Amino acid sequence: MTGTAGSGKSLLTSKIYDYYTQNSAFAAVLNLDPGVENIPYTCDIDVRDYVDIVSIMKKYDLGPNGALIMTSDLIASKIDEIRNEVERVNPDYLLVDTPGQIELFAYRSSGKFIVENLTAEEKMSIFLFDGSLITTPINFVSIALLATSIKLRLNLPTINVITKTDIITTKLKDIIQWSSSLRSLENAIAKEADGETYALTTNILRGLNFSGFAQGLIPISNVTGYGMVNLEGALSRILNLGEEVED
Ligand SMILES: Nc1nc2c(ncn2[C@@H]2O[C@H](COP(=O)(O)OP(=O)(O)O)[C@@H](O)[C@H]2O)c(=O)[nH]1
Ligand SMILES: [Mg+2]
Repeated sequence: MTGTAGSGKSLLTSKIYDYYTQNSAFAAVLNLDPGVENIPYTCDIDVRDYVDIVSIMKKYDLGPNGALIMTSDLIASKIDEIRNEVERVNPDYLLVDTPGQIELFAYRSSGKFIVENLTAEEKMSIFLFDGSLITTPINFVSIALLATSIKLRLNLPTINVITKTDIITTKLKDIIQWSSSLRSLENAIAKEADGETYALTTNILRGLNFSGFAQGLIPISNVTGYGMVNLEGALSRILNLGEEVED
């Protein structure tokens, strides 16, 4: 799971875990967030067993951000042990919940190293657009740019979802409208911005190949379960090459 802090990565992890478990597939969860306090699932493998952020803060006199940076590099150094644990559990699906602060995972070499070395099996990323953040067309494009940047960094096939659709009911209509065609998004941007901002935003859009990208956006709610069926279908098309999970 990738996405901005608070976009719903941990909650979605628990929902996908429940889905696989209910369909008799063997799923397990790896928590890669060393700073998380409460997680909405039971961890099979937990980096907090390997690194202790509070003692790192004390030992090296670091604030939370410095300690998080240090722990992400420390986690990479424990990759053999983590991989052994994954192999011991040996699930059909390993769900990997990444740190709240995605830049720690996506842009430091340790994150890419973990992606590459965790397992040789097929991998993919689910990028979460936080529904409560994409309230304007410019924010929408900004987060699409982040999604693209993270895809570029991790080099994984990616499914893009919009979370929290349960709390953005009216705005969701706008978002669906913006993503329906490049022209409609450009029109929405023109209403909000002009001059340099308009030129920059529309140039980014063209560079992102936005139309192809937007077609695959899946609106979901981790709270009501809305759209989960579509997400599960997209997951199985990529991971099982169209096979449904066994029941
Ligand atoms: N209403 C609503 N809240 C959500 C949804 N997904 C996550 N949340 C809430 O958003 C907050 C952040 O979610 P979390 O899973 O911890 O985000 P993370 O930082 O990306 O792991 C929590 O309070 C969740 O309960 C959703 O689809 N709808
Ligand atoms: Mg989280």
